[in-house]
Amino acid sequence: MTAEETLVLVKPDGVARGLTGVILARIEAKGYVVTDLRLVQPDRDRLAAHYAEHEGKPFYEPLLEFMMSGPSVAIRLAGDRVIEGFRSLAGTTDPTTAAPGTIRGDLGRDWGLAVQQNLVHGSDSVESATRELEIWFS
Ligand code: IDP
Ligand code: MG
Repeated sequence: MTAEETLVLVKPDGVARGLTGVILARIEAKGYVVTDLRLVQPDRDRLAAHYAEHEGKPFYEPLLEFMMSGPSVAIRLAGDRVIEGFRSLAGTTDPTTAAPGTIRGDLGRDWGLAVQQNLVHGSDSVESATRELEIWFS
């Protein structure tokens, strides 16, 4: 059986703050395997596909603007239960209350903006991972 895969993004805030290496170190220390990695400046179409589930929500436009504000590092990550495991490493969506010990809890904060800049994205299911890996690595 092939190992499960997920899409991780180091979002523009993580890249701009120089935290890509720190985030990758946490992922590698956990034991997951990076099988592909690229720096991507996404256009609106790619982001609209990636975030289709959030269209119409109040933070949708600010989210797309934020994600277009600079490059992200897209990472293909492999390992048993990596989808669940990376989301656990990342912490919950709101960086203010994300648990200490997580990427968002240790490295993120609220900046008073319409969208939470929370450093990383991780796919939330096998279906999302398949769809999102196609969007970022095709
Ligand atoms: P996730 O990244 O933890 O899976 P999602 O609900 O999929 O969270 O939301 C996608 C992204 O949209 C979040 O990572 C965050 O940047 C932003 N976001 C989600 N919910 C809110 C909100 O209530 N206010 C502001 N930004 C939000
Ligand atoms: Mg999500």
